[in-house]
Amino acid sequence: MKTLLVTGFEPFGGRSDNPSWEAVSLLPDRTEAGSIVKLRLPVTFAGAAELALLEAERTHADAVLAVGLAAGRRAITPEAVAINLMEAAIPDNRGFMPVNIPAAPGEREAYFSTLPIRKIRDEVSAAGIPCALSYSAGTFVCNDLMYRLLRAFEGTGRAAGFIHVPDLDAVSIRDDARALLIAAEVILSSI
Ligand code: PCA
Repeated sequence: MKTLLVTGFEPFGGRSDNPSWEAVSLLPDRTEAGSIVKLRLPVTFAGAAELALLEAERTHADAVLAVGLAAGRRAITPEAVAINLMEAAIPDNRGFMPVNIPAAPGEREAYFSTLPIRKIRDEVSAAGIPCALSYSAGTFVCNDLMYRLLRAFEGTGRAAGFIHVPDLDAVSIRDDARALLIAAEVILSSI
């Protein structure tokens, strides 16, 4: 039985909610394809990745799907790439606001997602939910989490990646959760 860790984020930037965790919390604990472990993460540089990696170890997760909010987008967006750059326009939830600082000094500039993002895009779209690949996860905590997960999993055979969900006026929590379940099943069937 394969295990997928799916993470969502707490609120940040003065908001009272974060649809990423609301949607992740609606996922079942298991599907025919495997088990799903859910975890709510703080919006803190490095801290989010540290917690996600500890939980991945504890649960022997075969893959991690991290989910966050990208306000202003109009679709669910599987991220193709994470970059080695922390550049915040607002403080994280610990008050840290890095500008032009690498996540891992001297290391790789970028990692591509190791999740089957094109199959996820195709299956979520086929379910009638707006979904498009994104080629920038930004430079805030979401990108940082994705970069650090991929860096930690490099060479281990474990897969990781990120999906941004938009605000609720673009996609409802129910459709977010439907899309994440489709993504989870695609990932669990591929690992
Ligand atoms: N979105 C932010 C961080 C937490 C979240 O849900 C981001 O896109 O970086």
